[in-house]
Amino acid sequence: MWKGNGKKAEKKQSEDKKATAAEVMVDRLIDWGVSVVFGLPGDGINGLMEALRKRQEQIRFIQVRHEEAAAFMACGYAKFTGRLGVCLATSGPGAIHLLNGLYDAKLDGAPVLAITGQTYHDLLGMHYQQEVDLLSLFKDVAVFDQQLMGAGHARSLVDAACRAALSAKGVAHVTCPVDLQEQEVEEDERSKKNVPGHTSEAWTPPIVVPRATDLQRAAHLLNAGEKTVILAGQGAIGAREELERLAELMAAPIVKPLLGKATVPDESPYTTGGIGLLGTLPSELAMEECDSILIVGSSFPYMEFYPKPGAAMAVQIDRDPSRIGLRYPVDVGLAGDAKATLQALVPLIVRRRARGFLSESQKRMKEWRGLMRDRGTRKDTPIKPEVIAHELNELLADNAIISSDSGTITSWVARHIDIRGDQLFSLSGNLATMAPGLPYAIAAQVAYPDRQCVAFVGDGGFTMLMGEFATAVKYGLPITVVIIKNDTLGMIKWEQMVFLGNPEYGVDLHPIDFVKFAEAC
Ligand SMILES: Cc1cc2nc3c(=O)[nH]c(=O)nc-3n(C[C@H](O)[C@H](O)[C@H](O)COP(=O)(O)OP(=O)(O)OC[C@H]3O[C@@H](n4cnc5c(N)ncnc54)[C@H](O)[C@@H]3O)c2cc1C
Ligand SMILES: Cc1ncc(C[n+]2csc(CCOP(=O)(O)OP(=O)(O)O)c2C)c(N)n1
Ligand SMILES: [Mg+2]
Repeated sequence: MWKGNGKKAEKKQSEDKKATAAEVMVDRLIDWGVSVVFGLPGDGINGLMEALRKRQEQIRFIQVRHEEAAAFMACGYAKFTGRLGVCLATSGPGAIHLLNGLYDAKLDGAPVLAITGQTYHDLLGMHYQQEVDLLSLFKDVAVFDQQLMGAGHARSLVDAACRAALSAKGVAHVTCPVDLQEQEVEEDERSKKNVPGHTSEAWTPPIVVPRATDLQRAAHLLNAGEKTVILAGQGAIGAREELERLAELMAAPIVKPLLGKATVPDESPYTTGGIGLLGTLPSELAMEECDSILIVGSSFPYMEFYPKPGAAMAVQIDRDPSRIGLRYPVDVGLAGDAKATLQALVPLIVRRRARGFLSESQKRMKEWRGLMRDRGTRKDTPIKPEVIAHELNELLADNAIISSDSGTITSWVARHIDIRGDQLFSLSGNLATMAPGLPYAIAAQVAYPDRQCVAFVGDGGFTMLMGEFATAVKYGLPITVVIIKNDTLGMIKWEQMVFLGNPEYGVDLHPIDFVKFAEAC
């Protein structure tokens, strides 16, 4: 359960009528366990900045160079810690800059709270400077989208926003008129219905387990299969033991969509690694040849890589029932938490006698690893990006946190970085945006000062938010950034030439000396 210290804050607020709305909000964030806010100041959030300044011993403010990075950092922080990520931006332009990072959080299911400034409450609609209708703008990205109406609203609003983001694993947005941020509690006339202290910071994540009858139907179906594949995505992270136990019982290879790269380590004898264009041949063949599939915590998008519709019996575990049956015509849907559902399913599975499907996959994996090793140790000049990824893989600590971007680099990270130990990995999976690699690494290092945090990025993605390199230096964050410099938007160049058969156009990048840049920071 989320650990807060609500009692203390309640006392403080009821005693301190002089507290401003901004102070009440920041105190409440602290109650929710928020220890870091990523953002950039502006005149629309001066009240909030002052409240953060006064509480800097309890809550850290990390100043970014571009608000998009603050949103990516909040998203990366949430992905790597499982906690709420928080970002802050000023009214108008600052808030607009957040959006791409917030869509990343929405699409990859990361809980993020975005706090923005707004113009003076009594000038709204008056064409005043920096007024943008932020409630409308954030409507699509946010599961919770509200405006502060006064100091008496501040505490319950933060409670509701944090709860919404954590429960829906999405974005909550609160916009705060600049003058109201400085309004003191005693200055605000509460409505009679708004009983002081009526909400709390208690939040308990649900652990949902499907009905016993559904579990039995699923087990019956899986027990009837001979060649089962387990497709284990990011929703199954944390269920490593259960997945391997099931894989052993069913002699089933575990195939990992990219966001689920860390579900089981690549050294596990049960996994055939990734799937899709960036995946492995053994995974692709296993998906083609299987007679049954168990999808756990995955919405892996590329339907052409699933078994042909009707070719395999299918069971899908997802905590969100609206995701079940989205990509493959499943026979039994198990709406529930991956780990708890697997724990309930395992005792119903009979150990399979036929082991050939798994052993064949293991044989193929041995060959695949040999091929990857050959590609990763080529001696060509200029050096191939696979070689750099291969070398990086050797240097990573067993608890490293690795982030990446969208581009050809995604292929190298997908294929040549092998997950081992407690390593974590992420990138913008479903929005597939360029540029989060560096901000994710910064957020990871802020969250885990003692772990090795590495961004593996392209020159295009890196230059989009390269100012954040200075953020890492400013805060003394010892991140490692590996840039594959090919002076081009490589993936698009490849698509133009290989997919479409056209000459390349608009993809060259003006070269930058990144070593000099780093030194200059
Ligand atoms: C350039 C580029 C190329 C890419 N190429 C590939 C590729 O070749 N192969 C590939 O796999 N990906 C690729 N991707 C990523 C791809 O777009 C998807 O983001 C990724 O495959 C999704 O992984 P997922 O299914 O694990 O995660 P998601 O799509 O986020 O699905 C997770 C699912 O788990 C559920 N869930 C979450 N928590 C729980 C829980 N506790 N219990 C139960 N269910 C839960 C969610 O409701 C959701 O349905 C690429 C991305 C980029 C940027
Ligand atoms: C914000 C954003 N703009 C454009 C794209 C389309 N896009 C995907 S990959 C890519 C090229 C990435 O270039 P770079 O970072 O240099 O990596 P490379 O492909 O060269 O390895 C582009 C432009 C995108 N995914 N996101
Ligand atoms: Mg490039």
